[in-house]
Amino acid sequence: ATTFDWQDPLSTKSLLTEDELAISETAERYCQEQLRPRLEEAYRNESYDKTQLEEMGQLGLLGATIKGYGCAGVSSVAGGLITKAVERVDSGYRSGMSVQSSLVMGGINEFGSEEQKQRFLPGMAQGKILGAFGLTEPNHGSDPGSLETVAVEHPIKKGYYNLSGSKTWITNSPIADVLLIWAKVADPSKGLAADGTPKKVIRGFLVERKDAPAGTLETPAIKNKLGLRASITGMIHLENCPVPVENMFPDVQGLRGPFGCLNQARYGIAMGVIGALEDCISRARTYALERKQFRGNPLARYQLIQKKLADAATDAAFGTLAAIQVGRLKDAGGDAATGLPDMISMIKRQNCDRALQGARTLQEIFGGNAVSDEYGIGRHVANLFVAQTYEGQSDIHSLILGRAITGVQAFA
Ligand code: TGC
Ligand code: FAD
Repeated sequence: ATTFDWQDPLSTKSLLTEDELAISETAERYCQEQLRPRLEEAYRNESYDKTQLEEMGQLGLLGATIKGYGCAGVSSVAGGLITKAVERVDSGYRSGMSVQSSLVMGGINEFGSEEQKQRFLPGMAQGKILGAFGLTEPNHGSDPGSLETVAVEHPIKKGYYNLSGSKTWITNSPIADVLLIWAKVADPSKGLAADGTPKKVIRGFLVERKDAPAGTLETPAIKNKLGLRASITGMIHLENCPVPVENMFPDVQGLRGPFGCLNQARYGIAMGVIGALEDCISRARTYALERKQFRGNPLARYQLIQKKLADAATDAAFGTLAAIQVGRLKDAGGDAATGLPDMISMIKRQNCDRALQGARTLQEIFGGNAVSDEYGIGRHVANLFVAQTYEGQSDIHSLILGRAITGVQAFA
């Protein structure tokens, strides 16, 4: 391209395949035409219309990177472009989709038995079976290795575990049909803990709401959030909830399980938050061109305003390029993908931090109008704080990167 395109300054589109461009266009059109009109009321009223997941399913946007089982089987970059399109509208809508697509469908695809894949993935791809991912607990967020939820063999029913414990801040929990719960199970082969009981390992369980006896599973919504109001978030309380062993991931043990799911979702966030930042740039640019101060000059004429737009547009373009590169390495696999989780930490942290900072600075351009929800900018700022916090708060990703750089671990 010979002319500068402020919406894609480094021509990242030129790096995309025809398929990726087509998927991105489909997703962007759906999001702008169908999702955006519903957003304002949903955000004001903290309501989440779950039919949007069925609509996304019809367009092949759920679990899109999974091959088979009714999923589209697209590249990681294409999957990222879908999250970018959704988050351009709202991070909360992207959240609802990410949990379904990356954390639960992705987890089942990576760690589930063949029977579990057949049973859950096709319905989830259509948005007819909804998922939630339960890792965080009231006392353990950044440090999920210390989680307290347990699964013990059922005292009477052979082939069943009883799950007990609490999860909090769980996207989609109040509406989910299947809840992927990470719990500790005694494993005598690992020896004894300090208290003389068998050591425990973390395992993943697919808890189906329809099979939970009354009083064993509750998923109350968390209301009055200050951000991500267009998504639905809740707790999960389990009290001796019986789950058949067929619903446990057969092989994966330890934190490799949940983190394996998080790699895919963190990648989606890294690309997604740039969609939100680009929406802020577009809104701020329009406002700066229209709003006049001092002798009838548009704000856009002033250098300080231009610098804010230049900084944000640079961060958005660099963030997209970095995410495309990591997506390509992810799909190439093998040697190219050595260190992939740390690369994903790098782009998740950087893009979330820059998107939040950029949105916050662009918010200033709106003056007092930034306080009105009509301008959308304050909503993105509130949402992007959450994106910077979940799936590993930015400082936690700093420590992951610090460990990768120095070989010395700093969290504990
Ligand atoms: P550490 O010793 O680092 O690792 C334990 C085991 O896990 C393996 N592992 C990974 N495997 C695959 N991918 C990764 N990214 C991995 N990171 C670690 C590791 O190899 C080891 O395996 P093994 O077999 O040797 O046991 O464990 P640690 O306890 O020291 O971990 C520290 C730290 C900071 C890395 C980790 O706890 C962390 O990332 N904390 C952040 C927690 C987090 O991200 N929670 C997310 C909850 S889900 C969510 O927020 C969804 S929001 C969704 C939405 O709405 O969009
Ligand atoms: P804490 O772990 O208490 O951390 C508080 C602060 O201390 C952070 O700034 C952190 O960086 C810092 N900190 C912690 N340890 C260290 C250290 N060693 N060194 C330096 N600084 C440190 N979880 C799920 O499992 N599933 C979901 O679907 C899900 N959805 C969410 C949706 C929303 C709207 C929100 C807000 C959260 C969601 N979460 C979900 C939870 C999210 O992953 C956690 O909030 C996040 O991991 C941080 O944990 P915490 O809130 O307990 O903070």
